Amino acid sequence: MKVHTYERAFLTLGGLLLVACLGALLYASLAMGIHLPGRVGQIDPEALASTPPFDAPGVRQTGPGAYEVVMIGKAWVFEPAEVRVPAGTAITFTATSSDVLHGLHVDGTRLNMMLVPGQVSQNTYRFEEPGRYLILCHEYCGAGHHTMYGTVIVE
Ligand SMILES: [Cu+2]
Repeated sequence: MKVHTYERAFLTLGGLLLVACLGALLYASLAMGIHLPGRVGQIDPEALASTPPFDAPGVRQTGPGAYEVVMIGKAWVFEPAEVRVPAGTAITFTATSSDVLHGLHVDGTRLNMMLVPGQVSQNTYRFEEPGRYLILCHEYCGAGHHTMYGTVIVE
């Protein structure tokens, strides 16, 4: 009799936990706008220097209040290593790797992508506060991994 009661309690608890996790997932994606960075295309990592937009890495305005940062991760730098963007605008980071797997994380934000050779990653973020933000490689990419960083200057 007691075993039956415990079984029901654990099943109920398990069911409630599943519903709570699904609710948290839906809230994060629908209400908070948190999404996985999208894989937007494929590219030949050997031909980045001649393939737009990676032939001209940097910041460009794509529309009113919208900017794109084109960035390449390579052992062991980000190119460009420093970008200047305006605060309060939608900044789309379009990035890839020219050699091995790298990561691109902007400290203090939810901007976090994998840079995979041959794939183009994209993620959009709005910096509300001006300041300097550290870009870190968060995927071990070789002997110089710890020296791989960059800066986003939000003005
Ligand atoms: Cu690294």
